[in-house]
Amino acid sequence: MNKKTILSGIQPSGVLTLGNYLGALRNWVKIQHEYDCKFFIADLHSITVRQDPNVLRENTKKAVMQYIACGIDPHINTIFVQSHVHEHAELAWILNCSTYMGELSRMTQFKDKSQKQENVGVGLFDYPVLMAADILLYDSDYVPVGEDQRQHLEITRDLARRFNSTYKQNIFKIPEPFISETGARIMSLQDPTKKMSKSDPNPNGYISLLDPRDVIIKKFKKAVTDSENIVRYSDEQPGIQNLINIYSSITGETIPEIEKEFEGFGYGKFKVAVGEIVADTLERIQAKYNELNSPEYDTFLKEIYAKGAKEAHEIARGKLEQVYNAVGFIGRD
Ligand code: ATP
Ligand code: LTN
Repeated sequence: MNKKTILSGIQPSGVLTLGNYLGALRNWVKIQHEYDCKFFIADLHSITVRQDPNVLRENTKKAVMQYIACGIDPHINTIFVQSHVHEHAELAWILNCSTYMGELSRMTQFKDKSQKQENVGVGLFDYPVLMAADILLYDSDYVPVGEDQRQHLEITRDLARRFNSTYKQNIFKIPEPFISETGARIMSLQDPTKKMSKSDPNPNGYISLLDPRDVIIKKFKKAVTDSENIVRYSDEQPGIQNLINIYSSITGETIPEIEKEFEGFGYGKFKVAVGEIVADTLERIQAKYNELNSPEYDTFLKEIYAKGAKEAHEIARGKLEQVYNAVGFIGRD
């Protein structure tokens, strides 16, 4: 039986965070045996915000190691670096020509990120179109992402339908979002109204997958909460709500169970308990990461993303050829 195709990516815009793990990576690990999975490092996307070239190189390699350390099996999945498959940028151009300025202006991520910059690059505006190209190149059935990416998937579906109808051919498959209920939206520890993000200039806002235990506990102790001091799940207490979500997402306990467990304990104890459980989870990932992060694994890692790029390219070039044909480009021979 043919497996359905899954595709997803994470930007190497920093070291991956607990939000990336609970919202994306952990779900990839769960489904990797059931589907034909392609997981990539979205380096083209990451330069929509200024990156230091040396740091970007490091973060890209680290991301490959973090994927594997989190449990992505490189032998059964295709792992690749986005810029190694040039069809992504090429398809993005074609899709650009049938994307409306108005629909991109409505994207929440664009509004958020452009506010943080003095000069807003066209790439940041165009981000969702490149993401649509990533997804549509591989006839992806499902795209496992966190809640923040739902809007980008909607536009991907619109662009696919529009292209198919303009050129009267069923070239693109319409993908479905695959958003798990738990962990889909982990908030910043310093501002619980904003999502946890690896490019937050304040490192206390996020937990990096590579933070040592004492740093993790310290960050949770410093987490911004209200002064109620009652562990209760309520929209009026977004800081505590976020910590309960994290705890629940890791332990699998329900919210009433957690409220009961920490009844009468106050925030101090609860924050340490969340910190401990996160540190326990990340300890296993870090052990595997440290093993991979040594020169003897260099060739192994390079082989993985070289093989991944080759596999991805084989599929992507076929799809791009269909697209070039449909729009009326002539072939070289
Ligand atoms: P940046 O800070 O550079 O924008 P990011 O940390 O927000 O990056 P992305 O690389 O844009 O992360 O996202 C990778 C994946 O992780 C996506 O599937 C996204 O939905 C998910 N994700 C990111 N942040 C969170 C979060 N706070 N909670 C849940 N899922 C998240
Ligand atoms: N925009 C995504 C990263 C990303 C992605 C993709 C995810 C780029 N291309 C294709 C799924 C499918 C993000 O997480 N910010």
